[in-house]
Amino acid sequence: EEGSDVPQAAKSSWGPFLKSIASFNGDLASLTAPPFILSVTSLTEYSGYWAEHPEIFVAPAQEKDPQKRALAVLKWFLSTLKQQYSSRNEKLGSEKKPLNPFLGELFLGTWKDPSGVIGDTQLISEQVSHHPPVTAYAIINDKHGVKLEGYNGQKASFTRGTITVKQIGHAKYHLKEFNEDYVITLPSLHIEGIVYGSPYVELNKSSTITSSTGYVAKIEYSGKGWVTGKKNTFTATLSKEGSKDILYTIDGQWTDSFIIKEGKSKKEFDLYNAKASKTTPLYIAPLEKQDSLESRNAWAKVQSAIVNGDLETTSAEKTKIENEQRELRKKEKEEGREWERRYFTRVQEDPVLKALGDKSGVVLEPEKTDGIWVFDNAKYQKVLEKAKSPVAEATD
Ligand code: CLR
Repeated sequence: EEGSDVPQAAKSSWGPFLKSIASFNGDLASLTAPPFILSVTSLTEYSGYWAEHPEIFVAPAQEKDPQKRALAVLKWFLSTLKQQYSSRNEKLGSEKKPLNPFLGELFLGTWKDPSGVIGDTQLISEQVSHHPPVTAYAIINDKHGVKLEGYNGQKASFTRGTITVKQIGHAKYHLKEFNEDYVITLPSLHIEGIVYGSPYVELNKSSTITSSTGYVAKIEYSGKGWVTGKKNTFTATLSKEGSKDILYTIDGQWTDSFIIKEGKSKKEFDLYNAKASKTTPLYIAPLEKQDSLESRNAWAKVQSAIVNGDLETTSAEKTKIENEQRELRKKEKEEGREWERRYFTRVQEDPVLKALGDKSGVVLEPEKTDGIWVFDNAKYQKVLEKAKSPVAEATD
């Protein structure tokens, strides 16, 4: 099987693993995967996939025409799919099991732009719930007034020989200058290649982007489709809410290239080549400058043990983190309080979703995500102030 470079010895543990997933409970974190399929990357890092092309992320802000702006948002969304769902596969040869973040875990970074044309783009990712696992994030480009925020958890099931993963959550893309919001639903997915020991992701069904300006994008995923016979295939359309007229159609593969055509004339309008499009590396502070809650700092020992293939240390260091967490939860319980999220706040109602009503297609399931989460700008400003203050520096 293509891409399967798993050593024979390691693979001997795959059979028993396959048997164990047939009966698992839907919580991906509880899967005990064989060592060769363990990733050193925590799920809090996955939030970064939303903006690895900062120039495409901010492009809608420069578009004066609302229809073209909605198209630019759709194009940006489509450009993120390759990073979100196939980059690990490309880098590591297969999908791997990410580290399960602890409550309060942070992943912070910046896509820097020395040219100043794009401006810096900040990534804030925080684990807002551990059980069930839920990651919230905000991605902010001040120069262009672009902000993405959202949160998500996963619910998995084992069906027809494969793992199907439903994403619970949504994303919201905001343009300050136009005071516009785009609500994005997250596609469900399934994992292929499991029997061969080289799992990879294929997307299912469809997802949508609903704008406060009345534009609606629908993206249909067909996998190794009956249309092209190629994997990672999709068709997307952009139209005005309530109208049957299709303004643009986009066809192609999210891992390869796609063509944007005008609705009526079918004239080619734009083209995107995901393979040729370079990503911008995310700048992350050196370990010694990181907060103790920052992902790579907190998991450093586990990560190096995994890299060294040292199973004993991997499990010992994981246990240390788990025990610390258990102690914290116990103390909170005794004191009748809960862990204070650094950047996010639980709300009863999301104003952006409320404004769009039922149109967005988002079904909130607060009981599955430990609440409805929004980025808390006041908390963020407090963190920024503290970082600036010389007093904080002297006592830190
Ligand atoms: C997390 C949120 C991101 C998009 C995304 C991409 C791939 C998904 C991941 C999410 C969640 C975890 C995931 C992963 C693919 C495989 C992995 C479902 C939704 C599971 C846990 C790996 C299982 C591995 C076994 C086969 C061993 O924005």
